[in-house]
Amino acid sequence: MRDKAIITSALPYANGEIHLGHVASTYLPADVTTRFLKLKGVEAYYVCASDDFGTPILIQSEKEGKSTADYVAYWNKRDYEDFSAFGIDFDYFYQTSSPENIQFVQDVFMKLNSAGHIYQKEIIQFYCNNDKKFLPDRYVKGICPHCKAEDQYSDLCESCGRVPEEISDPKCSICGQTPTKEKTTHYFFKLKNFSESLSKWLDENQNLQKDVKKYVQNWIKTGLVDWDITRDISWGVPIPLEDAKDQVFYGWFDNHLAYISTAVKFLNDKGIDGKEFWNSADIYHFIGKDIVYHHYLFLPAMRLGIDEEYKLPDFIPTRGHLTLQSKKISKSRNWYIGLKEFLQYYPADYLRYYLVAINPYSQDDLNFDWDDFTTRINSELIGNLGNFVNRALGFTKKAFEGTVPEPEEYDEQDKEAENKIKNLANELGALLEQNHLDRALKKIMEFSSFFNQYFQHKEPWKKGPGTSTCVYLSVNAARSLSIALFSFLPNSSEKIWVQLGLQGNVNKNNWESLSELQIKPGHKLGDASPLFAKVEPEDIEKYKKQLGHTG
Ligand code: B3M
Ligand code: ZN
Repeated sequence: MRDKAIITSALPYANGEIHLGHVASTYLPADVTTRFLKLKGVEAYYVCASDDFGTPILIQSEKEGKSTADYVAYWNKRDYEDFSAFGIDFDYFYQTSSPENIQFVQDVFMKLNSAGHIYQKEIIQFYCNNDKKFLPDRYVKGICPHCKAEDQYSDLCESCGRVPEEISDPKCSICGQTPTKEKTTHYFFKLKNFSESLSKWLDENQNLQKDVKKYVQNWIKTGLVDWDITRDISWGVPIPLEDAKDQVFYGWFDNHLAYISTAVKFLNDKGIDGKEFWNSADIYHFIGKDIVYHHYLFLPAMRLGIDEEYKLPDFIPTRGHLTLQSKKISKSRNWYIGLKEFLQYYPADYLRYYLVAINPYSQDDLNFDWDDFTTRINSELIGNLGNFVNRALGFTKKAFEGTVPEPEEYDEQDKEAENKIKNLANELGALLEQNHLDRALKKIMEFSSFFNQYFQHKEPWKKGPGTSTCVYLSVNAARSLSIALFSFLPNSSEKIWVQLGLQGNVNKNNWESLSELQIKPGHKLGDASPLFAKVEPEDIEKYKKQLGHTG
């Protein structure tokens, strides 16, 4: 672990609201990790941007009678607000259409061009005579030539994850007609040049997920295909060459470069040398599994192509997709839950808890299930965590007027309890460093459950011997929980902190301090009140109706 880190998560298209599927695989894991790294004392920055370019955005803005700039500005702001309400704490949220990114993309292109990684080729492009336009990417649907899956977009097969060279049985996705083919001249990026260097990088980087590496290596073995980076549309980063003045770059050429341009802009504005920082930091790109191809091949190849002027990522944590009640999320079929809407029903921490708890560090899909959500919140978050904290603090208030008593001599159970506190920082830290956020959260819940039982066994309400030790250790355990939970449940963590009567902010503590018994005898607690309210099945039924998810 380096003492600096830059964390990014896949850039949301400035084209619609953020839903639970987005945050589960990408933004939440990245946020939890950043908060943890900061507590560890790493100089960590979480940067993101809206992904502003591409045909869908152009078309939609036209439909709504807005300029593209206004349209993307609206979604940039709205997305940022929704993320913030969910406790996603970006250090900077910018735009791929920023002047800095446009400049950077054009510079990178020129460098790749002079290094011989770019060539021009006349190609035949699908053209719809009905809609009178070229049909790049999502504007053509057909059969994947690799895995034969039907109904796939021409720029990405959702079934096998590959980018087809040419989709079979093409249809215009606007009007459904079979497109004709027209000639146009495009720039290509010689991805083939990088087969060896990419393969070497994948082999050598031990931090990349093994299962993902394996199939990316397989793609390389079966042969990489050069990559068409030109689009015949008007909304995108202009290609900085005279003979391409009406063309723009493909969105996937410019968007991931915004990881760099955004970080560098943010750091430079802070008076830090952005480039130097980037190259001496751990670089994390959090993504969902549908964009592995782009992040494990295009992105590193482009950085290799400019002589690693900006270093390659150290970590590309890749997670599966969220399904909703075991069915694929689909905006067009209204089978999704908007983040903003969900947060009108339940506090952010409930959702953060649930989405981390069900989310392993793997590409397996995860499922949002209302019944499971209800059970987990009620039994785990409330029955275990909320119960312990409220019991420990409430009892101290009642029996000791909120003043932490002097501990007595420890018996075996007390020693075990003290050891739990002392080991927690290391045990949790190891899991978090390896990206096992779900296991770390589980460990926190086990810790809380241990203390619930410890409290129960000690029966402090009987005021027998050992009562004050039990209270002293339990209050300190609540403090450990407050710090340990900061990455996962920031609001609840702060609440516990305030109820403990502690000064300052939780996150100003270092990670290791969660394993110290810093609350001393004589310390006065704040006011105790329940941290959470129960999830009621009747409410869930009501919300499902509001979402139109009945039956
Ligand atoms: N805007 C969203 C997606 O395909 C896309 C990510 C860009 S990351 C550089 O999930
Ligand atoms: Zn396929």
